[in-house]
Amino acid sequence: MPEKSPELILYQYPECPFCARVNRAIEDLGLEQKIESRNTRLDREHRNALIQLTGRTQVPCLVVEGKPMLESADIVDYLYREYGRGKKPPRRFWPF
Ligand SMILES: N[C@@H](CCC(=O)N[C@@H](CS)C(=O)NCC(=O)O)C(=O)O
Repeated sequence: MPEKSPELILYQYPECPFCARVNRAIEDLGLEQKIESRNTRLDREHRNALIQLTGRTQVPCLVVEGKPMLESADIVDYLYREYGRGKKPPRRFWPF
């Protein structure tokens, strides 16, 4: 039987400032165990999987139940909306 895909997958690499923004949200919300982080710079299979999903290599990309979400602002908004219990993203997430 195929292994069940995790509910939330984040394609990212830490050198990317937009990914850092999403990673700060994940830390702030304590979602580290809930989201499987896949580095597309270190792992060619992850990069290829991202291209299959989106047709591009842009990160960050959050996959929610198989559906890709691009754009760090949208991802941060989504995470706070779903998991923030009323918490808002701190302004320091938006340095640029
Ligand atoms: N507007 C996007 C910008 C994301 C972005 O530019 N990511 C860069 C890395 S820092 C990237 O993926 N570049 C490679 C590509 O676009 O294929 C966001 O806020 O998420």
